Amino acid sequence: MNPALPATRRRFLELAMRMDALRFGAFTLKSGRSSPYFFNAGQFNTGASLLALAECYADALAENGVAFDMLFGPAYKGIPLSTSLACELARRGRDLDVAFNRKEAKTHGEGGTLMGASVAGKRVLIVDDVITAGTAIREAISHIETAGGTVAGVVIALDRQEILDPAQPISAVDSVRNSTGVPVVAVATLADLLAFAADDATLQLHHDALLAYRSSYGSN
Ligand code: OMP
Repeated sequence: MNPALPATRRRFLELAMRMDALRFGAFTLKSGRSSPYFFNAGQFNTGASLLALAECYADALAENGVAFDMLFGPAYKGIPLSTSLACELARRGRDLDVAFNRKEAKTHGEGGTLMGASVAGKRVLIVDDVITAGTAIREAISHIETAGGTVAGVVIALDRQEILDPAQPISAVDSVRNSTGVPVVAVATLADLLAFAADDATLQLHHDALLAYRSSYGSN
């Protein structure tokens, strides 16, 4: 067992493997890149696995000391993730507001793009699944700022540690950090997945493909 892999990261990767949320093969990403692995947070599809995932997010946040007043889950996958994190934080003694966006604005009833608690005047933590190029997170930031909130941080399960542009070898996560000035906390990264795969007999098969992908698109 790789002693360098911290407990929360290992726990998350074991959970993701158990729920089949990490798959290996050939996948086309939103960015158009062909990746030898894919993280599908939709596989956390039971109460127990969502709770275990929320514990990983809560531990990663506690380890990183981010200050925030409420949670925001970008549609769609961020909605169950932020909701289960809100439940876990309440269980730990912090009962916080939570809000989400709709992909399509509602024109009847209460209307609008956001639902849940108001973000106006609040320090908002975005809870999402994965960052590749950072497009989804930038959209979430814009929803919150348009509604009068301040983004206080971002927490994701997996940082794929990819560069946007070979001419600027900076990861998408670092680019979000630099352009917004807010902390981005990842439960685990591609580097953690590589350390985990090096130890695991069933994953060693994919280790070389992960390394090759990192040498093409990785930030380190
Ligand atoms: P960016 O917007 O490029 O940061 O990509 C994040 C989004 O890509 C996620 O919200 C997913 O819709 C999708 N995605 C995954 O879910 N898992 C992956 O491993 C990779 C991607 C992706 O397409 O890059």
